[in-house]
Amino acid sequence: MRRASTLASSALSRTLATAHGGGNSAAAHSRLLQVALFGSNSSTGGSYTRGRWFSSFTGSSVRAVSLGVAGALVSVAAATSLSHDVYAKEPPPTELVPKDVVLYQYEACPFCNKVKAFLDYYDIPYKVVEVNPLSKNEIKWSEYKKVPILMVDGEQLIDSSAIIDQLGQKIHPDKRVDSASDDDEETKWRRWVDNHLVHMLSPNIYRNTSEALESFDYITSNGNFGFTEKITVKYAGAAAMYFVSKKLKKKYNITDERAALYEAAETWVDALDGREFLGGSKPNLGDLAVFGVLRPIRYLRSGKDMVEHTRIGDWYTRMESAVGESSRIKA
Ligand SMILES: N[C@@H](CCC(=O)N[C@@H](CS)C(=O)NCC(=O)O)C(=O)O
Repeated sequence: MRRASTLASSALSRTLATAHGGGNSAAAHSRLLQVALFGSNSSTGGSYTRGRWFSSFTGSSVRAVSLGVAGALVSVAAATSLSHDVYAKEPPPTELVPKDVVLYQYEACPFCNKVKAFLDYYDIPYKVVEVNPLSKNEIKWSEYKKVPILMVDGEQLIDSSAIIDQLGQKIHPDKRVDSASDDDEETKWRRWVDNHLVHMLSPNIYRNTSEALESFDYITSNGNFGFTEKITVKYAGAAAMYFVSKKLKKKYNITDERAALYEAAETWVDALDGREFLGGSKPNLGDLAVFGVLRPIRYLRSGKDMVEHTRIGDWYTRMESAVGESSRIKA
């Protein structure tokens, strides 16, 4: 464990030292990166102390962090989405559509992508504020230090599943969304996404150096980074997350990360049990959660492998078609 952390740390320091030609600069950037890549714990309000460097590679912070960055992936799907006529969005009645929706996000965060899948499917127009994960300046006004944050007509909503529940209540006030029974199918699979599927991401997208670089290439191209940050974060982040992902494999008892991803995909297809969607002829919140989380990785190496080696492709294509074009308002 400690050895992996040490390796990761020195790999990162070396990369930074090389990139910036000096130890002091490297130290400063290490600090920035630690905050960006390993997530500042909300409890500390984002502050960082030198001694906590290694602890960032251990325990629960690894989970939060890796999801943050791990999450930070590709939303290529938007650009490649298919438009079939067969499946359609489900826009709510006009009078129930919120007027002003703003999503504070990291483009590739899986939790943010879950929220976006919901907004896109229900055709709710939204603006996006891309948060810089280093400074988090864009969400300084909020006590909540994570993304997604969704502002809906001036009201702050936090935590992806809660955001989706509350938004669902607003656009379908007659529908019960209290998860009356904790074991209803939709709730069960939404939980599976948060507790299982998300943990498959990091070990797969940072599996080896080329996949880690592919992931960070996307992250830095789509994220809100300054010019120097972009270069530093790409190489140092890829190096560090490679080691962190190995640690996560241990934490979640994953021996073969691809096999685990394929197994999750097959588990999902089995859950569909021959239906077009978990929701039947239309997607439900379970479908939207799985789709949202997978969307950032779909066109990375791991997502392509998943589609090639499992039966998930047909459902995924139906989801692309149903969710359709993004309802994001381009600035
Ligand atoms: N349970 C939360 C998790 C949100 C979360 O962990 N977000 C990550 C980004 S994917 C984050 O903001 N981490 C803190 C950080 O980047 O400092 C949700 O479902 O919204």
